[in-house]
Amino acid sequence: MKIKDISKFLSLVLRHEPGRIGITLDENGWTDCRELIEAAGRHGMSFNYETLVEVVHTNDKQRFSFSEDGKRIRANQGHSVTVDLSLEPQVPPEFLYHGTVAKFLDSIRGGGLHKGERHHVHLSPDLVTATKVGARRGKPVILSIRAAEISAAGQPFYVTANGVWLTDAVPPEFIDFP
Ligand code: HQG
Repeated sequence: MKIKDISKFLSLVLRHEPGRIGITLDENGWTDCRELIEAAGRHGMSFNYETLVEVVHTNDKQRFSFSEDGKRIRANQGHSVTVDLSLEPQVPPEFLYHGTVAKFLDSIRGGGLHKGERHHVHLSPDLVTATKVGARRGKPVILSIRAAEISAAGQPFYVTANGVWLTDAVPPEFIDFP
């Protein structure tokens, strides 16, 4: 089984559908590695712990973390199931960036950025990352978000273990369009 396929599979079961292979996530999103490996094996996804470590350590966006003792694993962000990642609010830099595509711009101009299926709006700390995020959907369009101003107005921001900034919503007046 290829590393990338295992990574995609982990994103599915650790963020969205643990029940698909009969595992559960605790309230903080963790699941037992041994149970995960056994359940995956029963569903045609065979890999061992060493491979799981390789997937976590080589992941291009550091999407997953192990607990300190290495016995549990969770996704760092991107869940659609309810989990509490216990992130502390952080003051963001002056600007954060959001990569999207042209067809969404009218709607974003009208209503700002919405979290959609995810728990938060996802923002990138740099243009390179935002460009990659936008490019998943077509020709990327990068929006600059005046994050420090939103934060100063009292709305919390969080940063995940892999450097993705999260917040509830971004009103259009804080977005600089290209
Ligand atoms: C757009 C991936 C119309 C928004 C990436 C985006 C990221 C609106 C799409 C992470 C809108 C939602 C998150 C509005 C937002 N009207 N369209 N008012 N507000 N949108 O995938 O930020 O691989 O849920 O611009 O790399 O693209 O999963 O969010 O195009 O880090 O680890 O609605 O997901 O990481 O799409 O991506 P998404 P996103 P992973």
